[in-house]
Amino acid sequence: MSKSVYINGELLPEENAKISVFDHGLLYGDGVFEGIRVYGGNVFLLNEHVERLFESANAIRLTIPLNREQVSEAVRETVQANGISDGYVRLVVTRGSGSLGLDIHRTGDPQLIVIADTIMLYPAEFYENGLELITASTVRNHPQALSPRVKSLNYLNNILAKIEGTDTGAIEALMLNHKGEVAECTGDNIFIVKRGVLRTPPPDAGILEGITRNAVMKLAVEAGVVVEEMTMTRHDIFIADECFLTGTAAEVIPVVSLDGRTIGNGRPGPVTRDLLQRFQALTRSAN
Ligand code: PXG
Repeated sequence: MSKSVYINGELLPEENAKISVFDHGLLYGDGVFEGIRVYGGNVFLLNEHVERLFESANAIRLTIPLNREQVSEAVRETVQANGISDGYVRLVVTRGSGSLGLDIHRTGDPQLIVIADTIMLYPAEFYENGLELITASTVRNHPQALSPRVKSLNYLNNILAKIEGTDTGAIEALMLNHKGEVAECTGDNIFIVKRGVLRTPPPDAGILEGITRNAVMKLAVEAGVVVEEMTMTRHDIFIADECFLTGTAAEVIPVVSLDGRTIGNGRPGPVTRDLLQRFQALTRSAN
C-alpha cells in the first residue's frame, strides 16, 4: 500500500509528495527536522520533539507556518493515516523554494513535511553484547559555527564521522569537539557509569540535547542513581565501568569498547541494563 505523506496540510500519496528542486532545504540544507518513535500507536514524547523543532527553527530564523498544537496534530494524523502502530516519524521543515542564492528573503513557502514509516532497528546482538565504538577524526561542528543543538538538515558533519565508523565495521562513531572533549556519537548521545555515578557531557560540549538522553537522565534519578553532566575526554570512557548510547533509534544501547580498548569487563553493565529496561517500560506505557 502506498504511504501517505503530509505536506503543508495535505495528505498525499507517496508518489505525489514532491518538493521543488528550488527548495533551500535541498539546495543548502536550510531547514530543521525531528525523528520520533511511535510505540503502540502513541507518538513518544511528541511535545518534547515539537518543542525542539521550534527551538531549532528559531535558532536558524525559520518561521514554522503552524503552531505547536497544529504540528502535533499533523504528526498524529499522518501516523493514523498510515496505520502505524510501531514505527518512525520524520518531521521536516524546509526554508521553502526561492532563487539560487542564500538570501532567506528570497524564499517564501516553508514546507512542513511528515513521513510515517516502519523503523529499521539495530540488530538484537548489540543490545545483548554491546557495540564497539571508534573515535572519528572528524571534529563535531564548532558551536559558534553551527550549533549542534540545532537539529538542522545539514548533517554532513555527522555523516562524515559515520563513514569513518562504517569503514571500520563500527555502526556508531564517537565525535570529539573542537577542544578534544567527548561530545556525542553521530546520531546518539553518550553516557558512562563510574563508581555508580551516571555521567554525560553537558550541552555546551557541543551536542544535540537528545530527548532520549533527557528521558534516561530522569529515569536514572528515579532509580536513585546520581546523574552528573561532566566534561569528559576519551580517557574517562576508557576507565569507565560502563558505557552506553541513547537515541531515538537506538533507545539505550551498551558500548563495550572504544578504539579497541575494553570498557569495564567488556560486557553490558548492570546500570545500563536496568536503564534499558526502564526505558522500554516507559515506551510501553502511554506518555
Ligand atoms: N545526537 C545527534 C547528533 C543526533 O542526531 C541524538 C544525539 C539523539 O537524540 P534523540 O532526541 O533522538 O534522543 C541524535 C538523534 C535519523 C535519526 O533518521 C537521527 C536521530 C534520531 C532519529 C533518527 O538519522 N538523531
